Amino acid sequence: MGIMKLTRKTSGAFLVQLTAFFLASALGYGADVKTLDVSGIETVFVRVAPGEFMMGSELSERERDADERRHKVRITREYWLAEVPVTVAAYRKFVDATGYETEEERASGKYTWRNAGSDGLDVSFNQTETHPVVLVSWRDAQAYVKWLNENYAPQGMTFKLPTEAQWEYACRAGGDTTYWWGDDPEDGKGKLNAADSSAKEKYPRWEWTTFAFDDGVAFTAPVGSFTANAWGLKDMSGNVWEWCEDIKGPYPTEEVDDPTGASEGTYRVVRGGGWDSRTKYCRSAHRGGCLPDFRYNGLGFRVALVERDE
Ligand SMILES: [Ca+2]
Ligand SMILES: [Ca+2]
Repeated sequence: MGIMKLTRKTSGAFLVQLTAFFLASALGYGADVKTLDVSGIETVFVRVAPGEFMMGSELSERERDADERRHKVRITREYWLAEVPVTVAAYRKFVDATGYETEEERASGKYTWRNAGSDGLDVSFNQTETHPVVLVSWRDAQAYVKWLNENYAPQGMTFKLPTEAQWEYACRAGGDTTYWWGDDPEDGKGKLNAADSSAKEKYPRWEWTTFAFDDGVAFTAPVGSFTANAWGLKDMSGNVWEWCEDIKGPYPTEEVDDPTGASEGTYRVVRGGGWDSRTKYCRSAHRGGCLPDFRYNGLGFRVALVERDE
């Protein structure tokens, strides 16, 4: 089976290539990872085992929204989720190889993924090669995924954006609390880059409840700068919102296997909250939705790898 050949466990160190070993060790938890070379960039994917979880939020959850109806979801197939969001460097490889222009570039926007900035402050903020790519639409993300599939898909596997259920399951990582680290937003210090006191200094007019601590970063942070969740995934909450595959629709009323979202609708799901997000949006159950051509400086994506349907 193709998957097994590519699977590397930290416990099987004698078989593991040195680079992969260091990456896996850095993850801790004995995480089961696959390291793929994507156009010269080592990209780590974390194995997510099948299982079930309660998707959505309890009625008692602080700052919950009505569209988070709690229901049981079974994930029946394993998948691999990128440890971190797609970086500027990775997106640049795609653009250099294909000449692709993002929707923002075609619209002649002042700020694009190349020089992400804030219109409100009239500053371009520091986006190095290791920062998460932003100002990419759902279609821009899909163009990248298509290129990955044409060039880098392992035998029998396909790159995709995660479904909304795959995203939430992986964010919760076996937990059942408001945030992946617990119920108190203030325990998130060191675990996410969100709207904190650093960001509030830049945006003193923000009226919403920011995280009270200083996470040290006003805008985006290089990917993987903050602690991983229990399954070894980083930046799930905060840093950038992440596009999901699904069209946003109401949740089912009964338990469901491997949901893939609504069959029709206007908005694509975005998850996790970004550097400018307040506590409400960084909750594991929060559901954002954007038009597929929407882009802004706090929205990026990460990639999943699934077994191809025969
Ligand atoms: Ca921050
Ligand atoms: Ca995120």
